[in-house]
Amino acid sequence: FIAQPKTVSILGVAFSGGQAKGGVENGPQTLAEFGLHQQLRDLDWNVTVDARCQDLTHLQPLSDPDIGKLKKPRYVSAVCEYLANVVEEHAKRGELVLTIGGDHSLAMGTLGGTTRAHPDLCVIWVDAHADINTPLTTDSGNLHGCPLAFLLGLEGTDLPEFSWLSPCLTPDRLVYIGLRDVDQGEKRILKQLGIKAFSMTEVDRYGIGQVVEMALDHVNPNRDRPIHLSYDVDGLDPSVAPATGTPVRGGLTFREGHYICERLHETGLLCAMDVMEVNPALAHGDIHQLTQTVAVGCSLVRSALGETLL
Ligand code: 6HN
Ligand code: MN
Ligand code: MN
Ligand code: MN
Repeated sequence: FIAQPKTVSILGVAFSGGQAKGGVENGPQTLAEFGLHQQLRDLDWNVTVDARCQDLTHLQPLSDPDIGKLKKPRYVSAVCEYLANVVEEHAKRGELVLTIGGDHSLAMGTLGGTTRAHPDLCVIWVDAHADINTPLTTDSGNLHGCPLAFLLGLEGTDLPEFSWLSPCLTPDRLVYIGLRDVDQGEKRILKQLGIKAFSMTEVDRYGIGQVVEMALDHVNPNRDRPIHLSYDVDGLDPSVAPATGTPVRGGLTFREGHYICERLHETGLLCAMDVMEVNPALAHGDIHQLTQTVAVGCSLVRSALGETLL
């Protein structure tokens, strides 16, 4: 692993099968149209665009009945398996892998891939939600609420339909920032496994600066592990990123959201970033809400890739 790679591979993944709201599959295209690729070139990055995940509809099985409560399990699994192979390829070349979603079930693919290249990596998960429901605890059955349970190999995730994905993450290498809508079953899992989480309460108490240091101290005490940043834009307050499927009030401010990215760039350890859950259709025809959300998606990436204020 070469710290701070000079090449970024951009994978836009048009996928919405991990939840019920249409439109999130158009997230990648919208960020691209807003100029994301050129913005990164302007930051002196070599930009490789990998178009292989732009249309994965051919992976949708003809029949995909629920497994227990889980919805579209075979489609989600097939897309994530494909994505994991693409991500692995880029990560093994030492590139920084930037995945634009699409819904957050895709993290099974991104982390499934990056952990093959960097088995010792740690994950910083920015989100309003914990996304750690198991097939047994999920209420909605939406797989975008479950990726971390599958990556950790929790109870009930050992399904033949997901046999390609073996547990590739340990609870000590995962930390959350921004949580504020965690299901009862998820709260139990976080406690049981001792997973470190900085909810909005901790952001209020300590400030984002200290929270990020504490998060890094927990998952990366010697500052030697590659970092995979998985960023759900609903971690931001809905006033900052309104066009998303499961908005929750009381989220990160514009600056708090960007500070996380700036600080992680500074470590020189970032190996991958996901930007998930931008849903242009949920701007409700309000051009301001749309532009705001897409612009913030792009600026989060720029901050993580080294844009500074001075
Ligand atoms: N996301 N905990 C809820 C569920 O359906 O399991 C919400 C999940 C949201 C997932 O925003 O990526
Ligand atoms: Mn979320
Ligand atoms: Mn819920
Ligand atoms: Mn999420």
